[in-house]
Amino acid sequence: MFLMLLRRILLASLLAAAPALAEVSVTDARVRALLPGADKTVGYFEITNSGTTAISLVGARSAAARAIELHTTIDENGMLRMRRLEREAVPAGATVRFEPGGRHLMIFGIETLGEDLEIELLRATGAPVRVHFARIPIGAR
Ligand SMILES: [Cu+2]
Repeated sequence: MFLMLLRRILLASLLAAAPALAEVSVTDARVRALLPGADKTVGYFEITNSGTTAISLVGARSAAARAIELHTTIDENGMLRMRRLEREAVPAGATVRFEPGGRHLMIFGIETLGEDLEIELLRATGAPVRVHFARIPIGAR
């Protein structure tokens, strides 16, 4: 009994001491091509927190865009509206999806959009997470 407890404590302290390198991973990052004449678009991705503490996304930025906001989509009496999110929590062990009809990145002030767009996802604590968003056709999800 005591040994089991001791082992558990040792394991817990090992986990706590482990470097937090690979705790956040982003997959399926994509940005929608610009409509003719438009300078804003949306970005989607999945973020997985394999660490042991929650992380909090508080924004995003890109050298190729004037501003990027975290948005969500809400249904107000059948009208879909976008609302800005100040932050989005990703609990330990969880995956949060930014996807069509839900959360998304709102990307403003793009001059040209190439094959991909490099975006840094900003966390409340910790280094920015640098992600390559691949351009997808206007009608794609
Ligand atoms: Cu939006």
